[in-house]
Amino acid sequence: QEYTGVKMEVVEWSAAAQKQLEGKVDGRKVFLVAATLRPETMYGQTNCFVGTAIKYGVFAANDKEAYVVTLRSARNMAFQGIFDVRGQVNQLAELDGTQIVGAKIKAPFSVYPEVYVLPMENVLPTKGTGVVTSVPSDSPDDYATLMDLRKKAEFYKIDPKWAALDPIPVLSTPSYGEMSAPVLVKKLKINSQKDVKQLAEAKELAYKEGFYNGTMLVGEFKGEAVQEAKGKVRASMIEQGIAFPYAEPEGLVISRSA
Ligand code: ZZB
Repeated sequence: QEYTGVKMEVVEWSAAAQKQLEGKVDGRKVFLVAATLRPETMYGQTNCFVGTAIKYGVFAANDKEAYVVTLRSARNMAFQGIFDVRGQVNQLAELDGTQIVGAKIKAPFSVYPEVYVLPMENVLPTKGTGVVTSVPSDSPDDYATLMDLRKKAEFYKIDPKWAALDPIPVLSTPSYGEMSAPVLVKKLKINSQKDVKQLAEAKELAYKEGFYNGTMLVGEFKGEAVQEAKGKVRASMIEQGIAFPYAEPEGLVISRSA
C-alpha cells in the first residue's frame, strides 16, 4: 500500500504527555504522522484518532523533528529513508494512546487549522502508523466514531469540545451527494463504530464512488475530478514538506502474526 504520511504538528499536549516527554525531545518539533490513502480529503479533517490500547513512540526523524507513530511503523520508515540515518530507529520517548488523546494538533490543508486527538476503538496497531486523521464527511468509520464520541463523551473520557468540529463537504458524488459518510451510515443502518461489518461495506462503497465519480468542492483543485486531484493534492503536500510517501509492505502483517 502506498500511503501518504501527513505531518500533524503538536500545538499543545495533555498534562500527562507533557510530563512524559519532559527533557526527551531536545527542542525538536513533534508531529503525529497519520497514514492516509485519501490525501484529496485532507480539507475536511475535523480531528485525529489514536487507539487507547496502542503504544506509540516518539521517534527522531532528524535533529529538528520527531514523529509519533507505532514502533512497527517507525521501523518501516527507517528502511524507507524517512529518518536521517537509514535503517536506524531512534526512539526518544514512549506514549500510551490515552496520553495522546486531547492533544491539540495542526491539520495541514484542513479548513480547520487546528484539531484535537480523539480515541477510536477500531484503530489497528498493525496498519499504517497507528494514527488516523479523521474526515467524517467521507469516511464512514470516522463519522460513526465522531457521533459515538459526541453522544457519550463521558464514557469515552473526552472533553466534548474536542469533538465539536462539524464535518464539512469536500467532494461531491452522484450517488451520495456532498457527504458520502453520513449518507452511507444512515443507509446501511450503522449505529456506532462497533458495527464493523457494515462499516467495512460502507467504506468500500465510499472509496469507489469517491474515486471514480467524485468531484472536488474545495481547495486548489476545486471542480476537478477526484481521480485528477488526488495525486495533485498529495504532490502539493509533499512539496510543502507537510507530508511524505509511506509504503506498507503488503502481506508482512499477515506473515508476522502467523
Ligand atoms: C483519511 C481518510 C479519508 C481515509 C476518507 C479514508 C476515507 P485501508 O483501505 O483499509 O488500508 N487508517 C489508516 N491507518 C489505520 C489504522 N491503523 N487503523 C484503522 N484505520 C486506519 O484504509 C486506509 C484508510 O483507513 C486510511 O485513509 C485511514 O483513513 C484509515 F474519506 O485517511 B483514511 C471510505 C474511506 N474514506
